[in-house]
Amino acid sequence: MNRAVAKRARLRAGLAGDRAVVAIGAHDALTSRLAGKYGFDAVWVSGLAVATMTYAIPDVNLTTMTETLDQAIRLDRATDLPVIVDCDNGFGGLNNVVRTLVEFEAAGLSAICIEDNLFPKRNSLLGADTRRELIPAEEQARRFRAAKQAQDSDDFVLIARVESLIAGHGVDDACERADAYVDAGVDAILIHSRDKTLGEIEAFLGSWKGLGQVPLVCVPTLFPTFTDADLRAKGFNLVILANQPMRAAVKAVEETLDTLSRERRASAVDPGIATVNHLFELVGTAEAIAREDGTG
Ligand code: SPV
Ligand code: MG
Repeated sequence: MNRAVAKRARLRAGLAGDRAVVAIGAHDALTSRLAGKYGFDAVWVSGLAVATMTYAIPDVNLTTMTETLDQAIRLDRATDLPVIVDCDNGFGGLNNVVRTLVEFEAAGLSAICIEDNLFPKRNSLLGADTRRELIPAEEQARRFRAAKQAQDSDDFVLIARVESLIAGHGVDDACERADAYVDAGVDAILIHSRDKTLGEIEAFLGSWKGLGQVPLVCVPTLFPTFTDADLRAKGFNLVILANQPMRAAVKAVEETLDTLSRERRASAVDPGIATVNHLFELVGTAEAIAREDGTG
């Protein structure tokens, strides 16, 4: 079976399964490779990570479709897991959303997620005082319908992300948007929220008549104490741990730089860092050399 087809089949089977698919945010190819080793089901290419870790710029719609696609392809090559890509708001208007789906599908990715924040969007974890505007629901549904019509395969997954709760538009608006997007043919709904108690999401789950029609997705960054099993019991089929490896990396690098800048000798950080041999092992260096030398 072709690699992309196998990955998409795996994702679709997971979304239809009894337990939640857990996707882990990867900010580089090695993290994407490691995700499989630790039993995650999928890799999330976070827009926040592409902006922060690859370009050191804010997550405010500055990264382009091709920059995101390049990063997604790198992460996809490094893993056998399905890769789900955060495509922000589709990088522009209706034709940009269509092109985004066409390009990411053709490149072999498993899924994309597109949100209904108006360009230029701002990261959804920024505080409640952040000014936000949403694309009108009908227009966003039109974009999704056009994108799904342009899809080549049956198996590529389009996740529609509803930002009503983040933007303060409330549960009724979230339900209307979710209905409109499902009607437009999307494959899954991501309901995003900053409410730490999960109260807002519970209210959505209690009101949305369309519940159960398509898989449901969440990003529990701000309600992090709920396990994937807890979230599955509430109705979620895909749980995205969007940014923990990147935050771990940033903390480790900052601490290492701080120690080195004070101690001025490399050994000062040795106890807390990976060995060079470990790096060699992780990417199959011995195997590559043996292949080249004809000794493997
Ligand atoms: C991302 O990882 O870029 C996301 C999730 O979009 S969040 O940062 O929670 O908006
Ligand atoms: Mg994002």
